[in-house]
Amino acid sequence: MQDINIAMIGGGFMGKAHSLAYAAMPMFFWPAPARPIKKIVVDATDDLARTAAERYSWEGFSSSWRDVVNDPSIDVIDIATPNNLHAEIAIAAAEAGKHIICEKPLAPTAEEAGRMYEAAKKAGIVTAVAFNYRRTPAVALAKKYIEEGAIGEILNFRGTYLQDWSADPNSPLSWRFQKSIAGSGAVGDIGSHVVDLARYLVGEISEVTSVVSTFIPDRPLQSSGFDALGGSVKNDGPRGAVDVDDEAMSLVRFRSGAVGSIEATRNAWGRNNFITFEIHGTEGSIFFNYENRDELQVAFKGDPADRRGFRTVYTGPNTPYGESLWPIPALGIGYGETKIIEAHDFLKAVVEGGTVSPNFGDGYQAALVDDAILESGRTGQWVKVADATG
Ligand code: NAI
Ligand code: SOE
Repeated sequence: MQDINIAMIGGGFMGKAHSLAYAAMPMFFWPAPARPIKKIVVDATDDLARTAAERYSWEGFSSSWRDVVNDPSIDVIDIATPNNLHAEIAIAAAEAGKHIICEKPLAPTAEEAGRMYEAAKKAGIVTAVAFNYRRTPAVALAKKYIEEGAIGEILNFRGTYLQDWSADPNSPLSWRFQKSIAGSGAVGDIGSHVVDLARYLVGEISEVTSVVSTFIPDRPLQSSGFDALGGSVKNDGPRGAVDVDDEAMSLVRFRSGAVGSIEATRNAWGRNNFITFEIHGTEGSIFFNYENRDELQVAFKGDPADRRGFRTVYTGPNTPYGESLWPIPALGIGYGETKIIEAHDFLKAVVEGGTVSPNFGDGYQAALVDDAILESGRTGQWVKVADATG
């Protein structure tokens, strides 16, 4: 089995998830496509990097991503930093010939995502963008049903990503509320996941019209660069301006002729990781809710009239990725498993010299949709989405 030496940039929330994925991947997928070696973790300071190395079992640590990107012993660069660093790190890594997995959104703007895509194409490297919800077995099962024609021609896609971690106006002004770091708010942070699911399940989005709102104009300043993801700051200290969107609601048209809607907000009290889609086709319907991620709800036109209605299929050994996960349906998978599957699919492509989806081309196309949603929010017009990658 081949060793693949990995350097991960960013040891926060996603640093933890990716470290877990590399450690666990061969336990689930055996024989594994490669043995992931957790060589070096990079964070903004030596102290942060040392802590990440100890906590997540990396062999070494550094506070200079530039040194690490040019280290000849490294095969893969894993980018798990805030969004504003993705392009600079990825372009340098591509120029150094490293394979890259980058967190979503690929970049704060489509322009930067496009430059990353071009640099990767020129370098001929394997790329992945971490839209991991595609790797939820029930989502992959929905894709299988659609490809098999089980729900016929798709007419309508309704997707949501609703959270409440920032619904409190006193939750801190982390990097996710700063345009210079995040690029956008709910649109890039969580709407992009729904855009990815829509593209994966239905196909390319050709135009959008949106209402984009910011309800909480300022938040308490926080001292560290980490995203606390919520909480409430109980003091009268200084506040900073929120210059990104809180919420976006869009109508979309797909190139296939299907229509749909995409909603994203982090201000929906009571909703936590409420990623849902309902897809109606000429032969049936599919409904998924990530908060019940082992279940796919299906209804088929062909069912006898007195039995027609939604029923639940639990994912397990007989559904996508099942042979590598747990032996009985509904034992339950978690967020970690989606990242383990993602690490597997990416490293398999690296070892085999293949490609994996979603890659930088997908990340770029999704960023074009995000930008179109934001532009429509500003202009109130339908905005066409360019076809960037052919
Ligand atoms: P975080 O704030 O928890 O962690 C970011 C880390 O990057 C911190 O450890 C920070 O110190 C480090 N960092 C900042 N500047 C750095 C530099 N110059 N060099 C090296 N390290 C540096 O953020 P989180 O939540 O881990 O987000 C990281 C990325 O992952 C973002 O792009 C975000 O959108 C994405 N994300 C994706 C998720 C998914 O489900 N696929 C879930 C959460 C985040
Ligand atoms: C915060 O909204 C966040 O961590 C996003 O950044 C992730 O992409 C999402 O999957 C979980 O929530």
